[in-house]
Amino acid sequence: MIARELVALPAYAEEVREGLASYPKSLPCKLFYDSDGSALFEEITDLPEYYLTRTELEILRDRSQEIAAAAGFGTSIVELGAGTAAKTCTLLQAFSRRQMRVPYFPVDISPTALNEARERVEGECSGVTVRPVVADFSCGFGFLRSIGGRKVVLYLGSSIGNFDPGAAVEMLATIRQQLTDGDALLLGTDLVKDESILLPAYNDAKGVTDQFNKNVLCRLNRELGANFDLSSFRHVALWNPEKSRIEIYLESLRAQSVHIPALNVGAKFARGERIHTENSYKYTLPMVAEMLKPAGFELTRTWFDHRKWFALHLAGVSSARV
Ligand code: AVJ
Repeated sequence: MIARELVALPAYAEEVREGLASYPKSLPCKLFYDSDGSALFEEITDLPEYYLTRTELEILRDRSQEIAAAAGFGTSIVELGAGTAAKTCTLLQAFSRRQMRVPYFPVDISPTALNEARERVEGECSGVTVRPVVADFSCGFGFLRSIGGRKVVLYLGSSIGNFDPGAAVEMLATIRQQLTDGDALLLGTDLVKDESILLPAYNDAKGVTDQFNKNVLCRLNRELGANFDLSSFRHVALWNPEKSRIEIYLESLRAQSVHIPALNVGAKFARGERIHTENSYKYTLPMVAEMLKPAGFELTRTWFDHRKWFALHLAGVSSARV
């Protein structure tokens, strides 16, 4: 037998194997964010149907002074998943009006994004010192411990919405463990609203979300040598009112088999069979409170945009130890 060449498998390979072997099939949503996918997501945030980013920005623009005042004095700002920090400047400016020096720690997995964040913030916000932190959240939040003094941790964009309720509490509790009295969390959540607004945000007319979703298959083709035929899958977005979430799938348009050489597996698809690629939870205020409380946070205040489509929640660490 001829030895096959040895290629190091990407870290996500096992999850792909498991996801495609399960029923219903699924793939982890973190696979969206290679460099092509991150660019597509940026494009999504500009789409007319994708109200989330624009709406959160409206709250940050209109309420930054109030948020900074409520967060208190002498704090560092730590932003989880900061990316290029496009949304954060107004908030940082509000903090820098209230305190002489604002240390800002943008945290992201992408060093390139962090460089852009640093340039942007140093250019636009005087009084803010940028200290980028390259970190992968799946390795925990230990880096928070090494940031001294009071901190406000930002987790914006309703990224929390990718987690199932139990996993969201667990993740927030892990953050909470690294914080002490006086620290706070500023959490962005998309809110439950009519399906006629929710669905187009995940099924845009231009088809960018379709491309974003299918990029996962491109990636498996490129990185694992798979042979997914992109034209025989379609992007599907559904609203699940019982679970209060948008569900995103790739649906096979015909019966087909796909081979993934790097994993040495095949995957069979019936016509109409779906791969579940993402959940995006939409919240009510009680849902937010129920998520924060068991994680060891106490909701202090919530700000909305003028249509109440999105919310920013300030939460302090609760004194009851968890
Ligand atoms: C980055 C998780 C907030 O759920 O709205 C956008 C990702 N998926 N369009 C979201 C996403 C499809 C986005 N989050």
